[in-house]
Amino acid sequence: MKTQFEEGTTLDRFIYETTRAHPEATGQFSTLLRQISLAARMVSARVNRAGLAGMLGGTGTINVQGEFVQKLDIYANNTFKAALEHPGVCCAVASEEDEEPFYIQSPYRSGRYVFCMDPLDGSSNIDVNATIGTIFGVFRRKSEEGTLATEADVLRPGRDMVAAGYIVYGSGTVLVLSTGDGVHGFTLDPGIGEFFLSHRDIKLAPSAKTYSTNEGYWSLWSQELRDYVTTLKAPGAGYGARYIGSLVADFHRNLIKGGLFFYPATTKNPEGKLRLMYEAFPLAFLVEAAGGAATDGHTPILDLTLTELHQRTPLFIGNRDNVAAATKALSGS
Ligand code: AHM
Ligand code: MG
Repeated sequence: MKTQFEEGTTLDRFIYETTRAHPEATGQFSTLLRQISLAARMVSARVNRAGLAGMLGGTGTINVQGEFVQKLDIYANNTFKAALEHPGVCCAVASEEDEEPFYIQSPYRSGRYVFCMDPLDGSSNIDVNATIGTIFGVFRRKSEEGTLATEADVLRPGRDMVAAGYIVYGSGTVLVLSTGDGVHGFTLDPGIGEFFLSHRDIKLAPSAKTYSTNEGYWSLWSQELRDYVTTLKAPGAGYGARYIGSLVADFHRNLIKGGLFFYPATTKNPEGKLRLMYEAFPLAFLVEAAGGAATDGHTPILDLTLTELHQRTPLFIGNRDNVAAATKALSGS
């Protein structure tokens, strides 16, 4: 049963109506979404007060990715994990900030879902007040509920994902979510602390005239990619460029207005920079649900399988025809 929602529907009502359509549901998925919403509101409040609450700047440590850890990275990571540890709906939480998955165990129940996240994407933008966000994806576990989850529950093919979303902390806080049946955006009313449906059933047009990339790496790109981007810049091609430098913000812009985002393999990073599990998989899930596409330059992202938790991938994502054209150009045809 497909449910129709009016603008102004609360996220809570959306969750209730969506899960009501599945009478077999145990309530774990609704609880999971409610806990994500709680953590998102907490992180949003902290991001908004960051300059006042002593939350700007780094912690002085470097994470498993070799990147400087910001205070807000830690706050967001701990807040999502705390929200998901106790309600008995998750069995594991995999995060960009943690070397190993966090397996939920006694005294809490090991629930049905595996949650993966980049708790604060674009965190190098925090100190300049540019948009940052949280990216997340959800898998259903393979092993039996109530037992300790294992790595096999976590290292999964992209097509196993059952839900994905992100929260952008920008001029407003917007949560974008898909459970596979459409992509919907909810804007936080900070006055009452509730998300309201603001972007119903987001769809991408077949093509767009914007590209988003860090073109400063031109000399590190393949010749095929340079040739392709040269065609976008040719007189009369009509392309514009936008690059914020936060994947989640660049993706959100392109989802609303159309555009191709790419972070390719470079001679410096032959595997690309972005992470497959908690950056590429969730955004690929969303983009496909909105009618767009995502590849690593050759293969659809969701057709890939994780072999390592913090595996990296090149990423080309956005409107269907743009992704197809870029992928074709990279194959040299
Ligand atoms: P992060 O997850 O540590 O914030 O790093 C990923 C970020 C993405 O948000 C963004 O697309 C990319 O790194 C920007 O990289 P660059 O500065 O190389 O353009
Ligand atoms: Mg990131």
